[in-house]
Amino acid sequence: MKPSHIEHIGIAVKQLDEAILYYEKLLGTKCYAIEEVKDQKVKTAFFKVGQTKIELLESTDPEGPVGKFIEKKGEGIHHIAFAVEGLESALEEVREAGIKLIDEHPRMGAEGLHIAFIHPKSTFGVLTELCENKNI
Ligand code: CMX
Repeated sequence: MKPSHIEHIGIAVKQLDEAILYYEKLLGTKCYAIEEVKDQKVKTAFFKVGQTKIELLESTDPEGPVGKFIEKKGEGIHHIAFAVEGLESALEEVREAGIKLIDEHPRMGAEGLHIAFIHPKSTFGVLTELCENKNI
């Protein structure tokens, strides 16, 4: 597996609206998409920074992954996502290397990407996402 780039960095925030205003100023660009990902219990907002995106994540349920993260650690960087080609075979490589997967198989994430997470206990504390855009 050789990721082509950092697809996005996920940042957990308490209030999407406030965080959007801050990032619009910081990056000098408008938030280009807001999307709720119901099965992940989050509302997301996206910015482009070159080839990489910033994904702001507001929890829609205190028991969801971002709700629990904020409760425990506060706001901040939640995950890093690498773009790969051939997500299924990338996951097979990860599995064979003895690294713990959260998602054994790809599932649909925000922006129609196929995604899978690797457990932070296997990645030196960084929740890691692999994603593939099959529309390019
Ligand atoms: N980064 C680093 N460590 C994290 C973490 C994160 N984002 N989230 C949880 N952890 C750590 C916890 O601190 C805890 O560590 P300790 O045992 O040392 O205290 C450990 O992982 C277990 O955490 P937990 O609070 O008990 O939470 P769960 O086990 O219920 O879930 C995780 C943790 C990572 C498996 C779960 O959050 C998950 O499945 N995440 C993947 C899906 C996701 O994050 N979706 C939101 C984004 C969706 C999107 O981008 O569209």
